[in-house]
Amino acid sequence: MVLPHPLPLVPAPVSATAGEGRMPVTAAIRVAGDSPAVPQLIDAVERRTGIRLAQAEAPAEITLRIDPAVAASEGYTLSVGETAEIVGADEAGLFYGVQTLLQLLREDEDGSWSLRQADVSDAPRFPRRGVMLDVARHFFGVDDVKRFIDAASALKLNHLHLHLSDDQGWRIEIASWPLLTERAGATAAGGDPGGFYTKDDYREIVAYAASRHMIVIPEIDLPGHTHAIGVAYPELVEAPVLNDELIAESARLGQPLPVAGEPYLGWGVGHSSVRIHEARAYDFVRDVVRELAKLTPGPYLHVGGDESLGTPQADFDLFAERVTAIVVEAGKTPVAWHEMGSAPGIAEGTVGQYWGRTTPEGTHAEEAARFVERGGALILSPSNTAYLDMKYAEDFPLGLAWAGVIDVRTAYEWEPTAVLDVPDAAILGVEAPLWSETTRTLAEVERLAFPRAAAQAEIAWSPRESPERTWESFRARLGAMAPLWKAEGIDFHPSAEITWSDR
Ligand code: TNX
Repeated sequence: MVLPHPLPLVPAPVSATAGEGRMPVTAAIRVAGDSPAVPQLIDAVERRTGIRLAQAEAPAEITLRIDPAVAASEGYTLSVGETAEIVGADEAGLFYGVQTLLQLLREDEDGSWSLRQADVSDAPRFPRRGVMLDVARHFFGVDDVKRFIDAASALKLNHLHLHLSDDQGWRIEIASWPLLTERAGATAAGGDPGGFYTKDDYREIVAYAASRHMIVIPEIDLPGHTHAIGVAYPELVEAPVLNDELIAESARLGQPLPVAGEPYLGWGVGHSSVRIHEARAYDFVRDVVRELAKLTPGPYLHVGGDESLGTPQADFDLFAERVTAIVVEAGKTPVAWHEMGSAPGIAEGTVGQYWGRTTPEGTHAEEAARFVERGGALILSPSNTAYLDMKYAEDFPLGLAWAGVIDVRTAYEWEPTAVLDVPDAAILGVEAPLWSETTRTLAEVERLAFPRAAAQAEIAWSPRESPERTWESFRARLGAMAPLWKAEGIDFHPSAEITWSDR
């Protein structure tokens, strides 16, 4: 059998050498180690092969242990010879070493299983490697989100941004404003059923994500994208402001225009705003932020800020300053879409999320730079390369195309430090957003997200200078992901750009 060369690892590790042989994987193999990664490895091997390895005391054929000296945070070393050992710098590193080991596991032609012999030493390039799931346009329940976490964390992605509110629905229980979920949770884009997370649901997601070393970043989108708030509490929002593009797009898609106080089921943007000069709006924001902060062990709360097209600039800037200050008061670091960088007094340390193009247009670069001036940093989500909801090709049945069509190669070929004129150290990393206007099921989400999320994972994890950081290498290694994704039931898009392996 011709083995794929180089080692079939995605994202590419810092360094790896392949051995000649293979380590057979049978039910006689034992796994030792004092870490949740041990049962995670055993379960994943069973899902893939049907073989259940035994958990045992050392010495065993596969050993997992922690030693902070082996690599930087989240890093690990892995060696597979006659036996295998994974040494994590910390629990996250151990978990990532397990993901790498699983990528070395292959079915041989006679149906037996083995690990490719290899030595790997690895650690991430960027601390922030994220995906976003829009649960507002369409709602995805706890089990769907857990599956998404599994698939994302296996690519060494470590942040999950949940877009919890938008014009079409409100998705998180807030005890002090109960009508949000009662009245604004039931609907979704296109008239599909909505849904929301109770606090216990949300805690379950956060805990599950943590067990896969992902930090959840909750987003409440403000001051725009807030029509649904007005379905619950009309006094908090302005009447819809219609723009020409919204009117034209709605006509083209046959979607009704937003009507104050009624659920909005179209996809048009830029028509809603909370009442920026009403004291009660800030009582609302404070309560929501306080309750969300309590549910959030992670350091970040995202407060939106995109596409407030009907909001006068001065009002928007005032709101941006106030809302980011409220998040700081609640003990969290604010995150905002780059537009909030228009506000001179945005809270110090606010993290900006840049969603302009890889060649910035208009005021986007200036707005992004403001976060850095204010002592914050940036997450890169360029819409023309990192957006998971853009179509792969014009005729792809799912997704949108406003930022372009993004085939796998386009998703792969961009560099986070080359987009904006800011110091490299100001780039925290990468996030790939999936907006859900067109995706009604998790399978549809997966078709848009995979394989392109793997491209973003490699950009965020792998060293820029690695010889494997080329499209040809990535393409070959990505093809080897097919059997893993199939075993996990991930409905990836089998793009014709890639030669997918059977085993
Ligand atoms: C723009 S990107 C939006 C979202 C849409 C998305 C669709 C951004 C911050 N806002 O409201 O869902 O385009 O691709």
